[in-house]
Amino acid sequence: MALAVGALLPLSASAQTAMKISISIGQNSHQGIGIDVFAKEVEQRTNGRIKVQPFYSGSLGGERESIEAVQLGTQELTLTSTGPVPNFVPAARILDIPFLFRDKAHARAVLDGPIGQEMLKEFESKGFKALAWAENGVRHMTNSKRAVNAPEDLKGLKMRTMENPVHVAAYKGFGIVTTPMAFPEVFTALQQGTVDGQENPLSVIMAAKFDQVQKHLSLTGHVYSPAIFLMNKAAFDKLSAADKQAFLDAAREATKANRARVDEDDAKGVAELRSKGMSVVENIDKAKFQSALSPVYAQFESQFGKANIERIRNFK
Ligand code: EAX
Repeated sequence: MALAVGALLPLSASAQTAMKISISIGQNSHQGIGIDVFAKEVEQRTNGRIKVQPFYSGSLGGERESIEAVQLGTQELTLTSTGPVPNFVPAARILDIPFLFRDKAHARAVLDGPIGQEMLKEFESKGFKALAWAENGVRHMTNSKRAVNAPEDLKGLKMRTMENPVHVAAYKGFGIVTTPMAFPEVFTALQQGTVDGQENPLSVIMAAKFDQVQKHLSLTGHVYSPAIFLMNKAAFDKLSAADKQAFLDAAREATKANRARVDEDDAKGVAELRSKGMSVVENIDKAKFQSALSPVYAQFESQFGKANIERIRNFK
């Protein structure tokens, strides 16, 4: 016994802990940069003791499956949009209300400020350590049928939505025929015509090459899509205080790189997608889209509390 323990000691002292982190889209993307920077930062900040292996393109499953795996602890980490998050942490629903944020700067300020930081704590009772908010981006609509200029143009379009109750309610409010679906299935569904369209940030549309299967893009900017670094809570709790801080700092650095890439993608996205053959409606009267949702907003106000929504809207 004593011999065995003695023999193991030098091994465990130099042992490396390996963890997994996943995203549902490809490596060459705002989320790919996010998890690559995260992995590099964790490794550096723990002097190579902890290695985080990135998995891309839904190779460990879609976002809902990855969140589930993190909750169960079969996978330590994931970077996910908030799409499927309300199924695990209902408090997060409020962040996916359409036209809640004026722009990315407003959203980032809310997420990095007291409202966002309080929300991160909501994840702890559900088995997660939420390390930091990151960003998926401002979502726009694409489809294969027609140019969308006004909300009326959306009526009857069959669109894939995220598995998010707030999105589904809002898009139904536009008259869209909603089909919730995990992201890894979307390209094929668009290609085969199972659905006419989908909505996502320019970053995702480019990374997933939706230009190959969608003709029309409208810059509806109808909702800001947060992303979040989630970790299995037990795995986080096991870390030393210094390593916990290393993970939190790594997530913060990763978010900087992720947001910078979103800004880059937004700056070049329209030109790039046009050059690939998409026809783009840039000037959208957003007020019309917003007023089309009045009945749905009333529903959201009673569900989430008008004061809570106003607190986010008015945050400066
Ligand atoms: O996180 O499911 C979605 O549309 C998400 O925006 C995408 O997977 C990127």
